[in-house]
Amino acid sequence: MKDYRLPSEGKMNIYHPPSGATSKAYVSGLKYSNKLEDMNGLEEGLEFLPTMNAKKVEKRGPKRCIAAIAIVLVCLLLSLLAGFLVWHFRYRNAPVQKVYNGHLRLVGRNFIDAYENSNSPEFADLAREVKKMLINIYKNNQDVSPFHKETQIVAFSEGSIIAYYWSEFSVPKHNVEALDRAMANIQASNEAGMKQRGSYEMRVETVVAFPSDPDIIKAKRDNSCSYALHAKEGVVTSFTTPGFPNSAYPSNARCLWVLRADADSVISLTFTTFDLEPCNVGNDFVKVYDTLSPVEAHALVKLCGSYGPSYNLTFVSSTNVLLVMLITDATERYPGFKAEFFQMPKKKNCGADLTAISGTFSSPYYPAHYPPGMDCVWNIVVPTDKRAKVRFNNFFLAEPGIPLNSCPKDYVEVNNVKYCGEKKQFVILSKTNKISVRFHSDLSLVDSGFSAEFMSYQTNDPCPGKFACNTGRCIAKTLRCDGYNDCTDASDEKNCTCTEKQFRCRNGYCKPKLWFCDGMDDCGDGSDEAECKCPANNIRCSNGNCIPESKKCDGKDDCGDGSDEGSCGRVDTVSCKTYTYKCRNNQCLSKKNPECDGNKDCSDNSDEDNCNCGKRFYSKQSRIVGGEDSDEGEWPWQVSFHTKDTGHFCGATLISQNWVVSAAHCFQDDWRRHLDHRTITAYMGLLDQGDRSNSNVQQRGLKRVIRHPYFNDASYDNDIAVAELSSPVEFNKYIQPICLPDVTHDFPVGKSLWVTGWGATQESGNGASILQKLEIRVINQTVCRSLMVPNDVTDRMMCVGVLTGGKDACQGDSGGPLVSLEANNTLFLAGVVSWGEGCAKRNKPGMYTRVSALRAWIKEQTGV
Ligand code: 4AZ
Repeated sequence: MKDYRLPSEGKMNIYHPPSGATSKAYVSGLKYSNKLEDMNGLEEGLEFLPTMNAKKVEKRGPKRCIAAIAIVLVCLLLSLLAGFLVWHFRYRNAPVQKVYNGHLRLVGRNFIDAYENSNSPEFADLAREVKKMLINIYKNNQDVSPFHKETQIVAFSEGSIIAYYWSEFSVPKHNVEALDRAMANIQASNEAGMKQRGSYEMRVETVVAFPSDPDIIKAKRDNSCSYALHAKEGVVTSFTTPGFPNSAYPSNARCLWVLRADADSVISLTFTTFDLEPCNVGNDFVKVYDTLSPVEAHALVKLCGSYGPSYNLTFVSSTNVLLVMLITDATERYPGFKAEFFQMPKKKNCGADLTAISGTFSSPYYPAHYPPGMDCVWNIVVPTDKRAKVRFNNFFLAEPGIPLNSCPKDYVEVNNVKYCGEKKQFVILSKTNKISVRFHSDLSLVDSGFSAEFMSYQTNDPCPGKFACNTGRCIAKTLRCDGYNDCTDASDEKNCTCTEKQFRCRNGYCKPKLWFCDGMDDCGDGSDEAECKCPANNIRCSNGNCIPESKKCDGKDDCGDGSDEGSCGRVDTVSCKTYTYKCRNNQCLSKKNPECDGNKDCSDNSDEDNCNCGKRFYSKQSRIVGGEDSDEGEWPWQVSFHTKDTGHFCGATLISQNWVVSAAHCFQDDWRRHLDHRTITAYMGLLDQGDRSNSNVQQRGLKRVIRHPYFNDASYDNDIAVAELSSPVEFNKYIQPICLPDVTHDFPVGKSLWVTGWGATQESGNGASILQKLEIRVINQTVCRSLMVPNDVTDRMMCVGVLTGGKDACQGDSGGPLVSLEANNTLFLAGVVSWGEGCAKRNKPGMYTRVSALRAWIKEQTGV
């Protein structure tokens, strides 16, 4: 596989807020309702008028009427007043429970080990004193003091002493804002300083308070799983969720791990296994804090779902503490995580003065996630007769929802411009021989940072012998005006004169004529596809024909290839054609690719039969690390064929417990002699060729190999074979079969597919140790034929790649899978790696065996 792209035992007490907010203040409401009862009594008194005396009644009628109205009015008024008072005391002025977490920095006393243990008498003494100091600080603030209910000191760490606390307040609603403001600005007051026994004074230097992390106050949970761990010099300490790996973590739990290191050290924490409930399914998550208070403002990361072990899940603290918190809900339970941590000396400064012609530098601890609260400056100076430039090869400074134009949180600043987010390789030029790069990380949410190179260039010629892109990148002059965007900002494709073999797009770009009307928007403005032969009110079929728009989805195949009836949003039973999906009951459907899409489209449901395939347990989460290495379990159908002599020689794909699909040419040697299948070993569940004894790997011999009878070893037509394993493999998270596409299954031009393998990472190069993955696109068959020797491309082949070059399968990938992610998150085997003209050459796509075309043969041979 080749991707030539440029590097594009102190328990921690956490406060449980009371669930209901009842208070004595409610009682005052009742008082007023008693008054209402009194009034009812008054009204009842009216009923005792002597109704027998009609005259009297008549005479006194108007007076009585007025009195009655007056009484009703008074009653109404009183009830209104009572209602208002009830609302005022019960709702408007009802007290709210507020909890703040924070820490205080104390000076004037040294940290001792006993302070790490919340059960020690020393802890209790200091906690008592600190609590008094904090309450003294509150006392000086009228927006805080009257509402304070309770404070607890929960932990201490070095520096000189940092005390972590929570405070609870009961505050009327209309005072909440003032309390929030006051707590955000809470200041240590001198009066909080306390004379200690004897000669010296312990003083509060700073106090910070944050509202409790909303993630932890949502629900009451069992928090019996709390642990305190201290790193040992030169030793890696590991910890796991309770029960891991034999049983699932507890439900409705809040587990905490307090991680500590020696003073002047920082902690490196890595999750080596991480398998929680998927993020979109439940509410289980892990949060890591760069402090011992679980406050959002110091959260480094929030993780859920599962990650393969090759993800970069390493985090570095800014001081000698970290807090790891696991929150779980009532539903589904998963294995959990295993993590390890160790201490490292705290770097005194990051950044450097760099004086050389060229060199490299990177964000602190790269590729681990950088610590929060960093400010580093690299002052780069190249020889005076040259100018300086910096190229960022990897750049990950992303936080969700952060505006990329202002970069208010983490950023890199060069030439007074701030850069943040996730970026492909980019270059920044200086107009002098100096350039300085500043890196800033704020106090929360970290990413994996950047790696960069600095270089010098000639003032008058930034790219000797090459074309200088506006991005600062240097590319070969031959790449200018060739229709491909090599500069990434397309500056190599601007102001071009189109050659004979090119056409001009409406937006001015020149593109190869053979891309005209190929079903892909190559111009970027659609102009190469807009003016294709079809007249007005016509649509283009996948086969290039034009039909009137009114004929789309009319139940008839007007195109001749069925593409006008493919995606009509309904499933009709239609007359069977070569391109219509046939159910087991012989009914044919108008719907394209109905198999295993989660909808029962056939009346006999046969399109959803045999769909225990194409699913993976480890799919990519949000990006954690760039690169093209696969993750364990990401491609659970990938097989590696080995012989004793050659080691890995070909890939294959698991289609059932007993059968794999590969390329016919894999079973012949360089002299086209058949390989003896008894010499071949198949490895399933493998990620790293150097780690074949890994417990996830299952190894089998081959019982037999069946090559396609029409395989042509000159043209590689019908380049397919199936092999039966010596005994069935066991399916698990790392070993799963792929789905096979029906003969009618369409992988349209432009669709992106994934090819995987341990093949060479460059033409004539060495194979990869870690399974590589590469995203490539289906290329129009006609375009492909015009790029290759036309007769070489048969209907049993599909062309897939990137015509710009640089991305391709290569030697050693042969026989391996080309897969497509389809509806219902199901993956299908679209192709088998077959051949190509070299690897990753421009305009020379990779050639794959079209599996749908050979589907019937696979079924005949294997029953799958
Ligand atoms: C091979 O020799 C091979 N570029 C596989 C794929 C390609 C080239 C060669 C496609 O196994």
